[in-house]
Amino acid sequence: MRVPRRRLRLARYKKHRRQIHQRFRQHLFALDRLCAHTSGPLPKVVVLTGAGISAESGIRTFRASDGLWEEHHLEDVATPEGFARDPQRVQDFYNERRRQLQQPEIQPNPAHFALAKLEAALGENFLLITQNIDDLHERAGNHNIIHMHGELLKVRCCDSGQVLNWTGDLTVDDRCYCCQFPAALRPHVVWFGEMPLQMGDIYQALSEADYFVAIGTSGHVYPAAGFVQEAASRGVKTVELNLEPSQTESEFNEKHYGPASEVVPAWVDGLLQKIAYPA
Ligand code: BJW
Repeated sequence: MRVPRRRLRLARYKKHRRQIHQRFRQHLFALDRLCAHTSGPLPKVVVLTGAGISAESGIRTFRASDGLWEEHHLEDVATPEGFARDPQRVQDFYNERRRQLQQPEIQPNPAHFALAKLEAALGENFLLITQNIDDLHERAGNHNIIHMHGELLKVRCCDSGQVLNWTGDLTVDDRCYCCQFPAALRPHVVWFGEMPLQMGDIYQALSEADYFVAIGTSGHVYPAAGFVQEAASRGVKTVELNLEPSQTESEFNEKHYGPASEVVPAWVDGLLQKIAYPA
């Protein structure tokens, strides 16, 4: 029997109550500190996250030796051609990941919470672009998010493009009834050869940013891998936070290597210090 999502969320809240309240106090503290000390305008920060930020939450990355592409051919499960050939195989791939995402042990980690704290402090000057299709940033408390490669807990009508929330398994027999004729549904994700979402908003934000920070992404997949060059060409300060140097490591001005749960909170605290107490 399936446990209702609301009950799962309540159980999670009860289990992690102290941690959640502590994070909330941290947000308020970050805001207070900034309000009290900041005299100049707040910097505009654009953050790009990849699979590495969710690795310590128990979600597999793609290109590691134990990554998803070791077990699945990306041509089969992450291309429109693969979906046309064998939709059931693709649905199975995403159904399994959708189920896993909703397991109680999958929770945001300190790196996700640090970005929520940064957004709480910077407000509209903060934009989070994520390549991840999980919802861990939302659960940590971020709001200003672009999911450029889509979202696992949503599906899309193959005819109209209408997007629906979806927490259960998706089958090849499920239909969307938004149009005159029932239509097939597909995962709301961006596959190779498809245009990532909200690219206009992303390039606009990159052109206006003071900082561009890439976290836990290998730099293999475009257009996301090209954002650092785009930002650098406009004089934006660029920062890489990763377990190890990415493909595009040489493009970044500042780099910190280690697990996201350590390097991200440290970098965020350093930035908040710099804003609150400028040299
Ligand atoms: C940690 C950590 C810890 C681990 N702490 N860090 C030739 C040249 C240039 C471009 C192309 C080309 N041929 C084709 C293209 C374009 C193509 C592309 O880039 N291909 C490359 C493979 C070459 N791109 C596209 O097709 C994109 N669309 C596009 O370009 O549109 C324009 C266009 C349209 C039409 C026609 C022509 C052009 C779409 C890309 C879609 C990507 N989709 C996927 C799957 C869907 C979502 C899903 O199923 O989840 O998105 S692929 C997969 O890769 C997923 C990810 O979002 C994406 C990026 O992966 P990511 O996040 O970087 O993960 P990993 O595993 O690679 O790296 C993990 C990192 O974490 C590592 O660096 C670790 O060190 C680190 N890490 N543990 C900190 N604890």
